[in-house]
Amino acid sequence: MSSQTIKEVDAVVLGAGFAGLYMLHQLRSKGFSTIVYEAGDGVGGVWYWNRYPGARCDIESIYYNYTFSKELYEEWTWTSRFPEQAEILRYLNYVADRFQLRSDIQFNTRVTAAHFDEKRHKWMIHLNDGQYILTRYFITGIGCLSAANVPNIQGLQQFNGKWYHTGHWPHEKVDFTGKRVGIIGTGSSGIQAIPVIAKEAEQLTVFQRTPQYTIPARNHAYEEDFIKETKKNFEAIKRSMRNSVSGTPFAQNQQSAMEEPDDKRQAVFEKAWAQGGFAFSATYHDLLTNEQSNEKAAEFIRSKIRQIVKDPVVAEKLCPKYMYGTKRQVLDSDYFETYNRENVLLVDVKESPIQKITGEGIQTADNHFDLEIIIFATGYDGMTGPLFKIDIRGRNGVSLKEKWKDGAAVQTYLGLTTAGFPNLFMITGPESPSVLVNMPIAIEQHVEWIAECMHYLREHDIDLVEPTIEAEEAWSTHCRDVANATLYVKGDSWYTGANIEGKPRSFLIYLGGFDYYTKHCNEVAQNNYVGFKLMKLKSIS
Ligand code: NA7
Repeated sequence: MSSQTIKEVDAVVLGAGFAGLYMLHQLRSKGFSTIVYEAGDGVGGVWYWNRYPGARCDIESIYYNYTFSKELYEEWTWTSRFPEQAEILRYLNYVADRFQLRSDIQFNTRVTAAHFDEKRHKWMIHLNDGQYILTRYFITGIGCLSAANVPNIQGLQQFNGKWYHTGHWPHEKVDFTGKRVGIIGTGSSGIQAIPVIAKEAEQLTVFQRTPQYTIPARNHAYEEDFIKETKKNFEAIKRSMRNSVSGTPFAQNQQSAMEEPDDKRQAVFEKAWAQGGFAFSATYHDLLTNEQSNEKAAEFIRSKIRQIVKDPVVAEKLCPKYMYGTKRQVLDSDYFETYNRENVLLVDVKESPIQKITGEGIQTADNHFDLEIIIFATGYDGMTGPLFKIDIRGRNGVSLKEKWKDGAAVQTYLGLTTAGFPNLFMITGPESPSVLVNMPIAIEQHVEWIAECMHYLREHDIDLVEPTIEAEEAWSTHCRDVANATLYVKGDSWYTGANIEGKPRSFLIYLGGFDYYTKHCNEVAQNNYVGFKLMKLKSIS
């Protein structure tokens, strides 16, 4: 293997999305030689792959961007509150050019394995073209939702039409005109795609397993004055995002939903519904901790569905019964209204399960649906899925998959590192706040912490950093304790791994608040990286 080693660098970073781009920028500025490997032929990560119709961000654009550069914030102007995928992708391309990042990104390259070489005390990275690269630090920036889940439905290979997964959408436009289209899945992706495809297709059949609580996004173009004012307030916005619970500058109402009289609570929910976006989830502090409060929010949304959808049978099928928010809260544009269209049919696959895919369409227990295109909006193997796609092996050749072989065994320190895997950092890894806060802000915090840590190690002639078992046990226990005090753990969602057949159930997102998390990470650093073993090679060999 060593004779094939082609290159040696200080750091290898996986993925050229929000995480990988900023990691590269930070490491370069600190003088670390770095190479980023990206499977796609362009930058963008999740925004490169998710090109399905209607794909857009559901965090407001003025908050869903980098804050490390005031100049960048001032230069870039978002067109609307919730921009489409193409605009976010343009932004990330702009960032790549603005900071001249492309020269250290190798596109069209997959890392298939990363093995810690205990003799050299370095990571040996295996690329899909058979090349190897040696690196001191191995950093993953592959996101929490990059391992697409195409359910194992009998007969897919026999289907005569075309099929797509929303997370691997073709670059060229898919034409639905005059076509009979079926879509499986009604999570965020399905709910964004359905209204757009319905306008084009001759017939759209939606195969729904679980209905969703979705709130109108109320997207709109930004006015020039608003943008000017926002840019003027950059420092204050940045501060408030970085010191917030969720990575956005919104404060949550500290009242319980049960403390309010019915009419007052109704008015609060109505106002948030009219405002659109995630304001609804911040209406009361206990929507995700108190079952009664949760049911009030759930019933409010059900009442809206019954008002919007004209056919009462369809409306009832669209009304979710599980606890509000225990699956990812979704934002939509005319989702429920779409079921009033003549060319849209809702099939409840819990009532009448999908039995197989035939050459001509989908066979359920009750019916056969003729289709020319099938879309899988069936989500991802979240959190650990992207990491498990790569054969990552630490000390003694033990793989991450083996170490975390059941959900309860997933253990990390700060969601960033794990014992037995020295010099491995996972940006927005399991047990970090990740997907339950504003991702770009969570990413910036992780990237800056990692870069500072590497700088510290170099300054102190330390070669290896690795958490102690005790530190990671304490962190994982804390993570679980915080999660178990909420209703999140009761939901069947990708948050808990329940969407993937056979996946052990575990909740791998840190819920203690982004502000607390940041403070804690900073204290770890200020206390000379307490909880980590800091090793000098001189004293090891
Ligand atoms: P999600 O939110 O995981 O949604 C996937 C949807 O697909 C959901 O409705 C699932 O039903 C459904 N699904 C999954 N497998 C099947 C099978 N076998 N049969 C029928 N239906 C199925 O993924 P998205 O891509 O929409 O969103 C992912 C995240 O991206 C989102 O949370 C945002 O953070 C951005 P289920 O609910 O499991 O019964």
